[in-house]
Amino acid sequence: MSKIIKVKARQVFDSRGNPTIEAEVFTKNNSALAICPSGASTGTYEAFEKRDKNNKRYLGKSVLNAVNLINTKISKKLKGQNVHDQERIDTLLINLDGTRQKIRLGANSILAVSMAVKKLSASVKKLPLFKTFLVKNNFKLPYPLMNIINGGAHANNGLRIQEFMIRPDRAKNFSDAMRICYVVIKNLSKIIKNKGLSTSVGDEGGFAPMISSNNQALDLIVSAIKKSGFVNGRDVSICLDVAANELYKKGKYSIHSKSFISVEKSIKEFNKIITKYKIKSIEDPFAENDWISWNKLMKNTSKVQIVGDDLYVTNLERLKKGFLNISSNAILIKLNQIGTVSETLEVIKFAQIIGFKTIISHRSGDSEDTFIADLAVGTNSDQIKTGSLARSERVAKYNQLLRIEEGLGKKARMNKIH
Ligand code: 2PG
Ligand code: MG
Repeated sequence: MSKIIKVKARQVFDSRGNPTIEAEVFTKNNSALAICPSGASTGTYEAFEKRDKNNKRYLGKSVLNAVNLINTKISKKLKGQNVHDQERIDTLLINLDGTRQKIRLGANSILAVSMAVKKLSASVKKLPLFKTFLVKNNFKLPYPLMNIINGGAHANNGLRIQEFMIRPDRAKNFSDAMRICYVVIKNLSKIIKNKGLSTSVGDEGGFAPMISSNNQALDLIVSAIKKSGFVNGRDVSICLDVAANELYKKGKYSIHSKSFISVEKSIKEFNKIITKYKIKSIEDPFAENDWISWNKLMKNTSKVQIVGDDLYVTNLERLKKGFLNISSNAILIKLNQIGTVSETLEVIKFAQIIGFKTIISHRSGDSEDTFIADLAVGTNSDQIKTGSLARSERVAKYNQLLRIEEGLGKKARMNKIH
């Protein structure tokens, strides 16, 4: 038993420069820090992110009230608790808030504390963080879903689809995965430059050239894969996050161009690009309440990973509904969508039992905190989505995975992709 003596929080900044919460938890001889990330294309059913909403301070975005709640109410509640009893601590936090979407304390205050407790417990036990989650041995490294072209709410280029990613399906190990992605990204940069387009990057580090057609972006990626000496759909696969919540109006979608078309037509267009560009994974192809369309897509595509992000918001009840409805075959996991480490682990466990692929994910507003890298390995999650090889908050997660792989030495294995 190691008792928490206090919890202290402060306002720091995320990768978009917006205020966010850092929590620090203390035992007598140790302490640990964690920073909460923040999304831009958020789902309606996500846990609540508490901001001050005072337009005279930080344009309404400061989190000083949430910080204050940690320093007072939460610190008082956790004082004397055993830092190794994560579930008990998370339950105390959930009950202290007392609302479904964590509206009173804010999921951002609760999560920052929950993650810091987890890190502190690992450090008191002198264990690497990844060894303190679900898996106890035979750790597997995730395949990176590397975001190389940004669109949608993460850039201002007019691209309909939010994220164009590559996955190095034939990588032998994690460092090999990084090498493959590196080469494709550098070649993509050259191709974009040669076309007279900008190689500036979006929120998640992927390029954000001023192009507005999905096919144009996909053609650029196919050329980069080829130029790198890889075969698209075999060595490297293209994966997408449509973030369709943002492209939905009255039963119709503007995924494939600016005009809104029916679900049937959208599915036809999906199938066209799946075949033409050998796309292997599509996240949020439809909106968060449009369960029927998700199921239609599942029936009309084969061998494609269909990933629920805004659909599930890392929420067990919604995942169960999606499983019964046959809405997808994979789930994106974001800690701050649900708000505690314990609830996140519960969702991962259930997803793995029902045979869903689990993909651990960053947020578009992220930080130097590398918690999710350890979480991916510690849950043997199939994939990790954490941006491009640009912007230190993204690269930090990849670097942590390289350290973990090195630490595991000969025991390190990659997860199975197929
Ligand atoms: C997503 C995420 C992360 P955001 O939609 O999957 O890439 O974006 O954090 O803006 O919700
Ligand atoms: Mg998403």
